[in-house]
Amino acid sequence: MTTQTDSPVLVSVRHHTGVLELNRPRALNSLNPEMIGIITRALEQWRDDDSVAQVLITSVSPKAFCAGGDVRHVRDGILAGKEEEMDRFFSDEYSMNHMIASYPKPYVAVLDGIVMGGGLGVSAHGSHRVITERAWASMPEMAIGYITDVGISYASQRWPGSSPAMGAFIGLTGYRLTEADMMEVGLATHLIDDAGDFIEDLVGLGVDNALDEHTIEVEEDARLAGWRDDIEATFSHGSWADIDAALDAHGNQEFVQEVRALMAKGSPSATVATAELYAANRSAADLRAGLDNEERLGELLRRQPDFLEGVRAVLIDKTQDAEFTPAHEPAVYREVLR
Ligand code: QUE
Repeated sequence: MTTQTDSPVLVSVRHHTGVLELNRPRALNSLNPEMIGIITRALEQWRDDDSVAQVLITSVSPKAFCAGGDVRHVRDGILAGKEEEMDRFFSDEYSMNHMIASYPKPYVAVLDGIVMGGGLGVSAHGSHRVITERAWASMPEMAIGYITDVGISYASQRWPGSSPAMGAFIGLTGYRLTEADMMEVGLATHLIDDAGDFIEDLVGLGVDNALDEHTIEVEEDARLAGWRDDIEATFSHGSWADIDAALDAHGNQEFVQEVRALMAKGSPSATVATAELYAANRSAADLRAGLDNEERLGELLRRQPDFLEGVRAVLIDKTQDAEFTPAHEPAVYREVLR
């Protein structure tokens, strides 16, 4: 199976590796319905194909692995009255996220640049999250009036170096994780010297040998390591009102100011909704239950004005001047969460 070079995801089998290359560099590889379909079909086919021993997902361009979901397309769809079609797009994306998490073969994501939102959904659920020193990650959805989704509101509470408070911090602030931060919280499993050389050895020698060859030590300090106590003291509270009050009462002013600055342009309603989502997914039975919460809450948020306004301000006009509505009460969100 090999796709044409103008396909937004290039699909090939090299030796015994199923290779997915995100190929929409002008949109920073943001995921549209066609791309979700291509990835899903390839994974379904390779699952039962004994000649494929492992899967690799990477990007044709080093700058960006993937900037998220194609939310411009979603905004256009909603404005055209196609809400249900957009709901199906997210539902299909979340099913793909789940398939990756339960994939029976090594699923190796090589991250060598920007990873945001939906980009984490096609990488962070894999068995091997391999990064270079050029990688950075963020969940920036508060800025567009949306929620932390693609399974990250569930998984980020459970990575080996993370916690419910750390996950909520990442989702609510949109903090940009450096490669050291990604290793610190366990979002990444390995740091390597060079993406291209690693991929050649991955295909030629298999994932374990390639990792033996290319893994390097983290050199920088992780800021998130220094903030652990501050994050636990403030973001472990369930509702946004409680987190907000804990921030006001917190002694480390430098930390509080950083958090307030990171959150200044977020949608108040999305912030309230996402705090509720994290609280619900703290005790969700499994990733599928966590994704189901995201799916129901996402359907609600996409029908509120902040989503259209946020995408306009951040991605269409790029004026960063979103005028968000006042925050809703958490009860409207709790109603759709289990
Ligand atoms: C929040 C988001 C997204 C975002 C910015 C946010 C997102 C997304 C993109 C994006 C960026 C560059 C592109 C593009 C999309 O930015 O989901 O097509 O060229 O896809 O603050 O959720």
